[in-house]
Amino acid sequence: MKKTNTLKIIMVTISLTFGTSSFAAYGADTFDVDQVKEGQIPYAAEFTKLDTTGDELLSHSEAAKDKIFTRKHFTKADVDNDGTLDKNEYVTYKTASEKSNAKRVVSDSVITTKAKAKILSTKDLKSLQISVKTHQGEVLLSGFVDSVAAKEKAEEVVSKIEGVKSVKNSLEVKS
Ligand SMILES: [Ca+2]
Ligand SMILES: [Ca+2]
Repeated sequence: MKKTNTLKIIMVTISLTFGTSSFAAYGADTFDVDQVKEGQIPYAAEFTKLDTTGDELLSHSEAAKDKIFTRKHFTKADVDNDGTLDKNEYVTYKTASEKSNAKRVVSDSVITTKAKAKILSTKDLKSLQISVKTHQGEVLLSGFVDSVAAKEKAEEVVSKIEGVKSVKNSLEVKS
């Protein structure tokens, strides 16, 4: 009887130990993934990868392996205009472009939300099935409306929303 109890205690201890260690391992994995998501993995490592000649400078042909560095972006990133990117220029530009990407995505979704709200609050439009999509400030309207006037009205109210650069009106008038 006493032997069985001791065995039980040992087994509980083992399972607790295992449970804890696998939990810790899982926690560590999650932490790494979060770091990647938040862009905290230093761009310095990417820089070293792109620098195939190992001179701590990126020529345009080296940088161009990263799709973002078209000639235009490369020139922009090359702050001191010496025709190459040093680590600092590279990291600064990459960080800034990541940030503006994030901002653009947010504002597109804000525009879509506002456009939908505007359509829903506009007489003659609210009952219609109008689909709204936004890409880089360009709003695409699609779906069906029951008159040319409604089609024009939709375009008019959406084009007035802050941040809208243009409206592509693909609404079809039901006959
Ligand atoms: Ca180089
Ligand atoms: Ca430079």
